[in-house]
Amino acid sequence: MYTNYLDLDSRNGQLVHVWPVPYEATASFAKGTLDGPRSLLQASYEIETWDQELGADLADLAHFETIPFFPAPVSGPQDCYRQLLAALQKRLDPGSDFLLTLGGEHSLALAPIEFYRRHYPELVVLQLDAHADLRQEFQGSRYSHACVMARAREQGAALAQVGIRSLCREESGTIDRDRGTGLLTLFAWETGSPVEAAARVREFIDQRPLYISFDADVLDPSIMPGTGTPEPGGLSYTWLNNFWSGLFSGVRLLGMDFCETSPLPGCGVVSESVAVKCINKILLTYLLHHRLESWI
Ligand SMILES: [Mn+2]
Repeated sequence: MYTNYLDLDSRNGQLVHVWPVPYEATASFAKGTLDGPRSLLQASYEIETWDQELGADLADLAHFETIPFFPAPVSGPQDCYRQLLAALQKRLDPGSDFLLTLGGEHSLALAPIEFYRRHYPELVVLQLDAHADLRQEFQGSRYSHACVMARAREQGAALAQVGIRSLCREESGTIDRDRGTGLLTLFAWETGSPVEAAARVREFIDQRPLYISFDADVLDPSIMPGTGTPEPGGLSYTWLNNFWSGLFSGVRLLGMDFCETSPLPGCGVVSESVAVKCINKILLTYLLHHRLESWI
């Protein structure tokens, strides 16, 4: 049984609280993300913490404490949101604690977002996703995975979206109407170079604190086949790595989630390995920037 993220003996640098949330209730297409957190913990044991590209070791800059799996209620996504938020408030301090939430379906991201937003009303959410998740309601619920960013915005978060390529007419209208007023949407076909995209998002963030909500399906299904609603035309791993390198200068990252990984029995361990590589790259790139800036 894998109970920790990574398998480090050291306790260096930033403490990252890891909360696995095996929740899957509103997933509307292929199922399997219930097993996402376990598969990510398992894959994390197999991934090198040394990053040759960045010339640094995640084990020198961070250590991880994994909270026992969140016992998600079966009574629906709104209850899950309320209970997870209450549990976060009881266990962690949004002013000082860095939280990495492992999903599970994307609806669960609302709780950590709100957890930080109540402490930092200026919070900016950076959503990496194939889907806009801006529906007012989906299949009878306002707390479905398809509505998560509509709720986050309603509660006051500013939202930058990157890699979006699947949305309904209603969501398209919302983006047209709200562009420039607390909403930045970079569709997958207009992201351009990672350096340009990072500059646009960086400008949007300005001085505000950042939270990252990463839906696995933002990646191209050729490298992330294990996800509930795959969409062609996604971002590459290399594009994202260069994006992070351009993003974090002067930015304070509070926490992040990684959702919607569904381990696929026929695909080996591709999806969960790619997921862990993405998480580790974000953390290491950020912590390197952060360390550099705190020296100045
Ligand atoms: Mn999605």
